[in-house]
Amino acid sequence: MNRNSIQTVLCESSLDSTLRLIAEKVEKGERISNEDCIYLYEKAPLGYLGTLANYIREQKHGDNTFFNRNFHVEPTNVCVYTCTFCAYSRLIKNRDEGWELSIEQILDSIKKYDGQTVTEVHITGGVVPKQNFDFYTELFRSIKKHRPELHIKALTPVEYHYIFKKAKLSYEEGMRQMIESGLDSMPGGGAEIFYPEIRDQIAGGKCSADEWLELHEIFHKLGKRSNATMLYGHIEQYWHRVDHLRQLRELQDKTGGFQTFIPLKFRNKNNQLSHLPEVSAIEDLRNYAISRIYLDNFDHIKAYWPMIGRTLAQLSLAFGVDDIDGTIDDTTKIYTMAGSEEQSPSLTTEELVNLIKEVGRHPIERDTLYNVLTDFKDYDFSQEKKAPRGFIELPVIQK
Ligand code: V47
Ligand code: SF4
Repeated sequence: MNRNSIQTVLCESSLDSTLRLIAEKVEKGERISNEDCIYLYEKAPLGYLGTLANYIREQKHGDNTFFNRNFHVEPTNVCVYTCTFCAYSRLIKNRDEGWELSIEQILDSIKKYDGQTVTEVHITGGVVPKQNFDFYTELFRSIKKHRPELHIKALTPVEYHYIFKKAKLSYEEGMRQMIESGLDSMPGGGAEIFYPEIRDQIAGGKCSADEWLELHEIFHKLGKRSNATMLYGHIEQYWHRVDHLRQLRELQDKTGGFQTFIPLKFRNKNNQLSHLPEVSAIEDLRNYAISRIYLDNFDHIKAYWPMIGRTLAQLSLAFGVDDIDGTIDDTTKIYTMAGSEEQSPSLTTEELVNLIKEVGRHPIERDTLYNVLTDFKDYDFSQEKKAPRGFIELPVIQK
């Protein structure tokens, strides 16, 4: 079915020779080059990109569309750094305007989910000296003691770099001890844009691109999985995005440890870059599609619905995206403070499932590591409490 759709693109007489060659590479399952990727950003029409990205998405996953049942914990919004895009953080000198949770407070917020079928807690926030190595290792141990099966996806290289430096630990030793304390995987944040001149302007002082990549590499070598992000649509140019994607693709070739790539659209409310306009929904869809086409060694592309809103998340499923994160339960403030569409991001599982079905896709609840927990194709929500929980096998996708 979708091989024909690439043929339709190739039959377009107006298609230029470079776009034709790129479409042929995609059809043959060949990797596109960095130059191809820049060309796609500069020249490719939306319909062409959607066809190619959807072809790859359906080769990998058919109509399957993944989500999980998760919630976020943001231990603090006070931060020693001053990223210019950040609407969320408060400087240490203004810490009375922010929050700094204790281990007990965090555990209380986790205990609110006792008895609920959430599978993941996503922990990230600002960087403060008090929330140090001992704080997080104790926190992870306490969470596992209370609820051993809850997957802890926590902190980014920004936090780990700061914490390990203060604790005088090597990255490897620090990571090893975090894992021993209960850390299961690492979210994709803190990547922003790797290119130094852009990174210095938007995220100066925090870990460098090389440090971000090294921490992920070490984590993968210790047998763990992580995600990757790219903050786009601010002062960067297309070639900075390609440079960023290139570095992710290269590391993935080395370790295979990334699960998901999550493009994050810059939102411009209440931050130092508020004078910059936000990019359009068309640019968002083009960016999802190009990421899907270029990152041939990433299994999943995720649209983070609290940031772009439900409708665009639905549309993205035709532009290479196969994952729309989770139920969230209104537990993150990072985007709401920066002006995202969703001011109280929370969806019931049934709402999330219906969003996916409305655009003709097949909803699958996964755990953090993409084990399939529930196939919602013909699911009866009145049976929710009786449904067995455990990994299930999906039918093999016909290529
Ligand atoms: O690194 C902060 C971004 C990231 C703004 O791994 C902003 O599953 C846009 O990484 N406009 C943190 N973006 C969040 C993150 C994430 C989110 C969801 C899922 C996963 C995952 C990871 O948020 C930061 C930064 O790039 N961010 N401020 C803003 N104004
Ligand atoms: Fe701090 Fe993260 Fe905000 Fe940067 S993006 S100021 S590191 S909370």
